[in-house]
Amino acid sequence: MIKLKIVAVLGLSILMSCSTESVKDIRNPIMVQLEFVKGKGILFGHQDDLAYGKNWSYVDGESDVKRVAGDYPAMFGWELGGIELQHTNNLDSIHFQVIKDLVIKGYQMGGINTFSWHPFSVTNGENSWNTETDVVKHMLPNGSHHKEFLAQLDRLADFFQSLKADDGKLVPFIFRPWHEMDGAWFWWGTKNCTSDEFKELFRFSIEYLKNKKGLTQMLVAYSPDRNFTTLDEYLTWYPGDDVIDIIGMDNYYDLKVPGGVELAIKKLHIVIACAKEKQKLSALTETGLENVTDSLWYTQKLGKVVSDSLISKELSYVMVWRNDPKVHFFFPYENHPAAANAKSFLDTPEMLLLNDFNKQKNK
Ligand code: BMA
Repeated sequence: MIKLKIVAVLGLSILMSCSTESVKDIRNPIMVQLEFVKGKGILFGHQDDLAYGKNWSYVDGESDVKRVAGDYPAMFGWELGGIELQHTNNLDSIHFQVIKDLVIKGYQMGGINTFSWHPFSVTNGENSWNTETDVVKHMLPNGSHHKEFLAQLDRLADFFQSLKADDGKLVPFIFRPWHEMDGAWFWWGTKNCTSDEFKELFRFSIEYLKNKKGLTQMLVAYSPDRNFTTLDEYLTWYPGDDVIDIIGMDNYYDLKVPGGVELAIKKLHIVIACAKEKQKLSALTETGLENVTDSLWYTQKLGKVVSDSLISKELSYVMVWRNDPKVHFFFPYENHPAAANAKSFLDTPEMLLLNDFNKQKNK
């Protein structure tokens, strides 16, 4: 009897350890980390952070966030527009080899990498902001330029598969294609395709990258802009639970206009409710105030949004846009009038920079 019990307990524990192992094996490490850290703080991210800042470019170890707040962001955003044409540099002139090196570096420091992609049109070579002609329907299976689109995805996949850490492991990442589709400024926006065409484009892209190209290290974010007031509206372009992991929103406008903070909070509540219902994670995937023209923006606008009781408990990350010396910046540089305020915002317990994130992960 005792023997039987021992065998049963042993069997059960082997079974349990096997099943936890296999569950662990198929789970993306980013998902595991974000779930673990949820409620303990919101990760702060910055586009192109390690590549250049307002007064420097390509200096190893530099970061405008670090210069102002004393630590790197926990999340690093990158842009891949141009990879589909085998360009040497992305559309913001960063060499793809630099992006690759810095993605790996960011990952090895413990951060999370996320990619946007503003590809050039397969039909006429115009950039993503050219809405003069319809592109999406021509990219879909049976469309006139589907083959060309497959070639674009192949090149994108090659780049993703080249992201390997020193230990040879593929770098996990979040891919956030076809964002702000609820606006009319991209050729995948409301002016240039139907929501059904959009969903097909999104689904096709992800299924191809995952099933044909084997990108199992990828998570995918859905991020409309702020043009919705209900859950139904928010889901108009939602391509399906099987292709989406992160439920997000981009929002610059509401955090700029008077009274907009409340609207931004309401919309994030919709995003969070949606994520909860679908058992996914939520994020403010892009925000910022161009050239930080309000020196209190970080505590009075973004700070008010993230300190909302539901948002601080549920939201996984917030990312601000890039600091391009020639175009615009969204995080203050050293000695900028908003620098002290941005630091106070990042010093609050709800915001996690890289060290905070690494500490939380290891708790
Ligand atoms: C926009 C601007 C552009 C840039 C694009 C892609 O918001 O920053 O200058 O080319 O993002 O990164």
